Amino acid sequence: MGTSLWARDFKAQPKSMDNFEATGFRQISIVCRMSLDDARPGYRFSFGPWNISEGADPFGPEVRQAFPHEEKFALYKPLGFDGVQFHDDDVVPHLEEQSAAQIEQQAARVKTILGNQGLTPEFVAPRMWFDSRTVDGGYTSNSASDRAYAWERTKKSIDIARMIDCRAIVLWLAREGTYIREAKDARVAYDRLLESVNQMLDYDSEIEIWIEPKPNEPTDQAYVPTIGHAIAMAYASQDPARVKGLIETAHAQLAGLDPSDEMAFALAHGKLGSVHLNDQNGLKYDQDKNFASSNLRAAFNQVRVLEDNGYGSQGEFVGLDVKAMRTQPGLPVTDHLRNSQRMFHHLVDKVRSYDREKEAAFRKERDYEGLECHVLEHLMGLDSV
Ligand code: XLS
Ligand code: MG
Repeated sequence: MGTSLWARDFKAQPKSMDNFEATGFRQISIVCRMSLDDARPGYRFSFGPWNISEGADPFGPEVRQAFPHEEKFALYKPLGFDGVQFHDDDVVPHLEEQSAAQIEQQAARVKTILGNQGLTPEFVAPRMWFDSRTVDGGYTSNSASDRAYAWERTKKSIDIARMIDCRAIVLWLAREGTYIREAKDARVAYDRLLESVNQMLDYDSEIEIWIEPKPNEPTDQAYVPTIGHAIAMAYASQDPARVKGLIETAHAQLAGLDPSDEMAFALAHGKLGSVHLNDQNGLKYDQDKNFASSNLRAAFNQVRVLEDNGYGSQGEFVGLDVKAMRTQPGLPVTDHLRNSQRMFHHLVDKVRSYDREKEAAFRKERDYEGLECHVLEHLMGLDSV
């Protein structure tokens, strides 16, 4: 993923439509045409610019030509997406090198682009984990100067969010954890995290903070590994109504938990700010696979819990956080976004056509063998046979 990539593309790529046409416009139009057929009213979808990537992984270089960053915004609507997820430096590349005036100018520029494209900024997240000062975390670092940097960066993120008319700040607490458990005092770390959340609430009385829990990667053990931890922090904060969670499917699975139950927990507390739907094939690195691609039944249950609880009716987005396969050719590569959204739509249909009366009968008899079969046959399209 990449701010640095974004920033570099932004500077290096020619902007003319001629070049755009030559490098991939035809492929984009094909993708867009297919997606319009799939688009349906009811849910609003979002993704972040980092979801259109150059395909690098820790074991090799980029495998695709960079797609000019600002041209990514033109892809959203045709693909059926209305919301843009941002890191602070997705809005203002090279953020640390920019003056206050330059930050304002660039944010205004992005705001205009969003307006022209009819897009909504869903959230802004401080991308602190790229900076050398956060090598051992920001808010929870043992170093006072690192913590001071984290706070300065956080304020900048909030300012940038407000400049583009966005009030949601996502905290993915990337390096707020440890590589070896003895490295930090966990009790102190939790106090510091809560203090940072309170400082943010104080700094801007209109923002909401959505904590995105993840149990590991890049650290060995993260301090806010589950939505339960995030919601406990919300209640402990000075303004619980303004602190919520963002649940990513793969992050819940990495914690060994069922994503739909995690979502249900947040929904029960009125604290599901957003979701990052994707998938994960077992306990390994954070894969960000296409939604429903590995765990179809778990995906059905996630869509069900969202649908049953009116998720989206308060303007919440169905966010995706999916990585394109490194092997996928094209420029830009967007099939993973289109296909994940498509699976979401299919699963909405599956949820709506699911026979709840039969389910109630199985539950009444406590015949879970029968219920399981009922679900599986429904997913396979065999229940009408
Ligand atoms: C990383 C996270 C990250 C957040 C946004 O694992 O999913 O991409 O969604 O900072
Ligand atoms: Mg995410």
